[in-house]
Formats: sequence, structure tokens, C-alpha cells
Amino acid sequence: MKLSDLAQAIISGDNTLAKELTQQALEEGIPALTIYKESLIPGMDVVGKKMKAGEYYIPEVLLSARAMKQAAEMVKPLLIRDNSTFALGKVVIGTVKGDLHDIGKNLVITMLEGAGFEVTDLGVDVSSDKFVTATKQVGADILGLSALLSITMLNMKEVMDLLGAGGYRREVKVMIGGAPASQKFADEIGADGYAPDAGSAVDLAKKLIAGSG
Ligand code: B1M
Repeated sequence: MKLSDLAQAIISGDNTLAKELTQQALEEGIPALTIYKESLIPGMDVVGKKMKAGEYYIPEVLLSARAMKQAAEMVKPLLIRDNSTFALGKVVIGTVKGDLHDIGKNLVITMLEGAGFEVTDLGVDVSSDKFVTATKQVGADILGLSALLSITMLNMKEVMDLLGAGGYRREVKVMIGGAPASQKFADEIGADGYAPDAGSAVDLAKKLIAGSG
């Protein structure tokens, strides 16, 4: 099968075809990471561009998102199996308050788990309080904040302030990500690092654990 066909199935929101082609790709021995990088992510990128250009509206985007999620679920166990299961550290992660986007966050989680991190996923629309409470409860080494909207990105600052106010800031490293975020914004809010994509998120998490982030 051609990886571009799978990307096209994601773009057209064809859930059944996306699953069939993912199965075929796996049966042909194509590595899970290649399927991610060369079909699923490029497919979703096109969807984003179409949304921006006004060619796609919410219903089309939701269909594509569903196709992407289900295909991603099929490759996830293999990504994890193919990598070390030794727990490198504990990560608590979620999408900030007011924000429902979770595809990117879920990819980050899959990659982190694949790399050997133990991840607690708080889901979407997570209140700042909940981030802080869960970080303490889990004894997380890293807190990960994801935001896809310029407006909700500002809630990352609220989480940082709450961590500081609770005297917990030094106990945990904070990494941020999502399309509107940047290293500059991470510096502004006092986060320990920013990662532009799921692969870089793993590198950053490893650096932060090693104390060199
Ligand atoms: Co939304 N949406 N959306 N949307 N949506 C965007 C983000 C937008 C850029 C589209 C556009 O206008 N071009 C735009 C935001 C503009 C802005 O604020 N700058 C937008 C908007 C406006 C909205 C609504 C307001 C639309 C409306 O209702 N009028 C609404 C808001 C809802 C809400 O959250 N309260 C909305 C709704 C939705 C859907 C529900 C339809 C759906 C989400 C489904 C879901 O997630 N379950 C959706 C989608 C799918 C998108 C686009 C098309 C795709 C996002 C995506 O999944 N990308 C998006 C356009 C785009 O991004 N091109 C858009 C693929 C994913 C793999 O990439 O999420 O960037 P990404 O994640 C990457 C990196 O960012 C990074 O690694 C990931 C993997 O490589 N990363 C991290 C992410 N989190 C990280 C955390 C880390 C480290 C790295 O450390 C902790």
C-alpha cells in the first residue's frame, strides 16, 4: 500500500478506509513510527490547511480527526512495544482549560510512552487546579501542557502561577507545546521548555529528566 493513500483517507475523513490501510501497512511490516510520520501527521496537516482556507468546516475536520484517532490507536501498541518499557520518569499531561484539541497531545503521549515514560493523561479542558493537584498526587517529574488556541495558551501561565503560589514549582519540570506555543512563550511564562512536535517532546522530556533541559 502507499502511505499517501492512508494520508488521503485521513484527509477525506474515511474512517473505514483509514483503518483498512493502517492494517495493511502494519501487515506489510511498515514501522509504526513511519506510518505516523508519513501518513497520519501529513494527512492531518492538510486538514488544518483546508480548515484555514475555508475549504473544510467543523464536520469535515471531526471526521478526519476520528479517522486519525482510530488509525493512531492501531499503531500505538506497536510504538510502545518497539521501544523500551523502562520507566524513564513520570509525566502528567493535559490540554489546558477551555481547549478541546487532543490529537497532538495524544501523539505526544504515545511517543512518550513509546520512549518509556509513565504518563498520566488528564484529558482536555483541564483546570489549572487539577494540573497542580495531579502533579502532586502522582509525584510527577514533568508536567506537560498542551494548547491549540492562542487564547487558551494564556492558561498555561495560570498553571505556572499556581505551581509557584503552592510552593511546588521547584519539584517539577514544565514543558509546553501546541501550535501557538513557542520557546519565547515558554521563557515568558517560566516553563522549562517547549517542543514543536511529538518527537521533540520526547527529546525534551529526556533532557529535563537528565537535568540538562
Ligand atoms: Co480547531 N483550531 N478549533 N478543532 N483545529 C485549530 C487549532 C486552528 C489553528 C484552525 C485554523 O483556524 N487554522 C484554530 C486556532 C486558531 C488560533 O487560536 N490560533 C482552531 C479553531 C479556531 C477552533 C475552534 C474555535 C473552531 C470553532 O468552533 N469556530 C474550535 C475550538 C474548540 C475548543 O477547543 N474549545 C475548534 C475545534 C476543533 C475540532 C473539535 C473540530 C477539532 C479537534 C478534535 C480533537 O482534537 N479531538 C479541531 C482540529 C482538528 C483542528 C486542526 C484542523 C488540527 C489540529 C490537529 O489535530 N493537528 C487545527 C489546525 C492546525 O493545527 N493546522 C485547528 C494535528 C496534530 C498532530 O498537531 O495539535 O499541532 P498539533 O500537535 C503537535 C504539536 O503542536 C506538538 O506535538 C504534536 C504532534 O506532533 N504538541 C506538543 C502538541 N501538544 C504538545 C504538548 C507538548 C509538546 C508538544 O508538551 C506538553
